Amino acid sequence: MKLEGVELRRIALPLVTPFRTSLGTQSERTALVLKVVGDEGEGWGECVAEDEPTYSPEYLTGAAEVIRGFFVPALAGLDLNPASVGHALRHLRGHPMARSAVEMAVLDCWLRARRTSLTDHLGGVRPSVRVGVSVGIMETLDALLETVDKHLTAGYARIKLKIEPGWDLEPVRAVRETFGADVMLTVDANTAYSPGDIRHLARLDAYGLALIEQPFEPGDLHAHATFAARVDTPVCLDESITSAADAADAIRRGACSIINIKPGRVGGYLEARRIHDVAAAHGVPVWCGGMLETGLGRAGNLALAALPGFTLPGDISATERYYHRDITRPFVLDDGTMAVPTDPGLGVVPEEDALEAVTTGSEWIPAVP
Ligand code: SMG
Ligand code: MG
Repeated sequence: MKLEGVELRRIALPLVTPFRTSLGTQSERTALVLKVVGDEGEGWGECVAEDEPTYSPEYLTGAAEVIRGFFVPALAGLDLNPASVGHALRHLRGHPMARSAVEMAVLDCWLRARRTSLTDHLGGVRPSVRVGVSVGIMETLDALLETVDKHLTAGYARIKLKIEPGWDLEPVRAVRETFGADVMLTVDANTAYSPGDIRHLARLDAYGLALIEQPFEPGDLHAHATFAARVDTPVCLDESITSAADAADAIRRGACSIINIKPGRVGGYLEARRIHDVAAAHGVPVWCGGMLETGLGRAGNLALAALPGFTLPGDISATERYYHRDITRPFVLDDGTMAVPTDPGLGVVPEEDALEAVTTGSEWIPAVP
């Protein structure tokens, strides 16, 4: 497949409710939506970088710049397929979220032309996957309990609580005491703690959590390993893992016993699968993380989460938890699970009027080296 060019859009989707984490509060999701146009048809991708470089060093304007200035030119004139796209971008360092968006759109286009679904291409083995929901930091415990109640009533298979210093033991205790021992409960600190907090965080062992996600700085595997040796609760890494090599290293050093895999964070669905394979070889369970994706990323993440090693429920919630109207058809929860799309490629496309309504800027990038 030969690339003709890429339509790059910036979108802004209002969130149903603001989402607060230790990194800040979001009330809308801005993202880049890419449409690649090639001689075999079209394909869609999404860049999950945020406006500011808080979750990771990437940010939306920078991602657009690197796609326009380096990634699209590097693909011009090549015969593109799933193997060659990664190879063609190999000499360009970093920018995994921008890279992932480009790879996703090329994969979607290539798979559509071959009438193959992304999940079949990746090796998915399940028609539907169990999913959870990520609950932000709230003003009050009452507001938290009300939100958790709503999600459990909806049928989510797991509740993840965002934590930060000052909002950790109490909310976890309140949720555990209110909803009982059977609820699968996890916490995610988004790097808000330092090694000096290890004693404090170890008190979370009292609440039967399924995992504690990314308490410390991304580069501090030593702190995670020290903590993991100290607590009974499994330690899960998110921000620290940006490649299969990182995953192997973190596992070897005892820094985690579970991995959150996000295609955007690791440079695409193909590297995500490699992390899955490395983890599986070490007997480490993985689950699919979320970046408040649009329906495009949600479809891709469901395809990925159907792989055999994804044994824990992912942060892939129903559309209504995020958006009043998404750019694709809505995804719905069915008894704690969501169906994996089976149509070719991602299995969904943006609805033109919905995409138009949330577009805040658009450009055409011709594929010239
Ligand atoms: O997509 O449901 C979702 C969001 C899940 O909590 C979520 N994501 O660190 O895992 C994480 C966060 C990152 C996004 S908020 C900065
Ligand atoms: Mg996380």
